[in-house]
Amino acid sequence: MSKKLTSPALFLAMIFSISCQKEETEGVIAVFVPGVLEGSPSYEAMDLGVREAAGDNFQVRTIEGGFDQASWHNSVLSLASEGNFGLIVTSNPAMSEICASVAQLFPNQAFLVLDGSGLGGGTISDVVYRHSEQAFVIGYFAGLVTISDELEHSNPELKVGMIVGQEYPQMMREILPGYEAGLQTVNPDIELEFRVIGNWYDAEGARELAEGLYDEGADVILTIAGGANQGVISAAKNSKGYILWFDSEGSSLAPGIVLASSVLRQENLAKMLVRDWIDGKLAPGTRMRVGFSEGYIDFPTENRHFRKFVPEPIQEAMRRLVNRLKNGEIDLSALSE
Ligand code: RBF
Repeated sequence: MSKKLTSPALFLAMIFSISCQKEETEGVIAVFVPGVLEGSPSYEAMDLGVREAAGDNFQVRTIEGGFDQASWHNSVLSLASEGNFGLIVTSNPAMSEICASVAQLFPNQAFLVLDGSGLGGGTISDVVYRHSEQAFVIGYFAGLVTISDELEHSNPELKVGMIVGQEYPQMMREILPGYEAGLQTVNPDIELEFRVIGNWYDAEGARELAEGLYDEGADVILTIAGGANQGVISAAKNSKGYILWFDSEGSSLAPGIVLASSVLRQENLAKMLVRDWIDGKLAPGTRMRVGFSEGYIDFPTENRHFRKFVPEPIQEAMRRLVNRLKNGEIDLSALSE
C-alpha cells in the first residue's frame, strides 16, 4: 500500500490559501439541489441567483442531492450539522417540510426554500409561487394553438398533451387544474391527455410518451420534466408537433417547436432574498406567495422566437391576458383550493 505524502511546503501553501479564503469571505451559503442541476430550470435559476447575491463576499457551495428523494432529509440534516453554512437555500415544494423538520433539530440554522409549499411552519423562510397562474396562462396559449388554423402543425382534433416528472400536491391541485382551466377558457371541447414519467431524468421514456401523444392527435404538449424534457423535444422534432416550456424560457432550445414558455423569475427571487439575508433582513419564518402581479411569474411575449413563430392574433391575445394577470384583474385562487 502506498501512502501519498504532501510536501511540507505544499502543505503550508494549502493552509495559507485556506486561511486567506476564510479571511476574505464573510461566510458560506449552501445551495441544496433536490435532484441534479443540469436540465432543471428552477434549480439552475436558484443557483445563479444565489451566486449573484453572494458576489465576492460569500462563498457558495452547491450540493446535488440526486434523485433518491428518500435521502434528501439526511443530506440536509448533515449540511445543517456541519454548522458551516450561514444559510441553506433549496427549491421545490417537498423541501419545506424537510427543512422545517431539520430546523427543529438545528434552530440556529437559517433556511430559505424557494418554490416551497407554505408548510414550513414558521421556522424557515418559505416562498410559494402561485403555480395556478403560471399554468393557466400556458393553458390558454395551448388552447389558442390547438384551435389555430394558421399554425402549420395544428390539427382539427382539439387535443392537447401534458407530460410531467411526477405527481405531487402542487402538480395535481394547482398546475394541472390551472392548465385545464386555461384550455377550457378558450374552448370547453378541448381534451387534455396527461402523462406521468415517474422521475425527472428518463428522456427516453418521455420521448415515447410524447410520440404516443402526437400519434393520438395532440398537436401541442406542455412538458414539466426536468432533464427528461429533452426526450419531448426529440419527439416533437420527429412528429412535427409543438412544445410548451415551464419555469424558464425554452424557445431557443428548439425555435419554432418550443412556441412559448411560462416562466418563474426564480433567479431574481433567489438574488433578492439572499441579499436580504446578507443584510440581516430575512427574518426566519418569512412566508411569501408570489405570482404575476409581484413580477415573479411571467409569460414573455417579446421573446424574438415568440414574435417570429406565433401568429399575430395569438400574440395579441396573450399580451392582453398577461396584462390582466399583471394588474391583478384575474383571480385564480379558487383553482388551488
Ligand atoms: N423539477 C425539475 O425541473 N427537476 C427535478 O428534478 C424536479 N424534482 C422534483 C421533485 C419533487 C419531489 C417535487 C415536488 C418537484 C420536483 N420538480 C422538479 C418540480 C419543480 O420543483 C417545480 O415544481 C416545477 O418545475 C413547476 O414549477
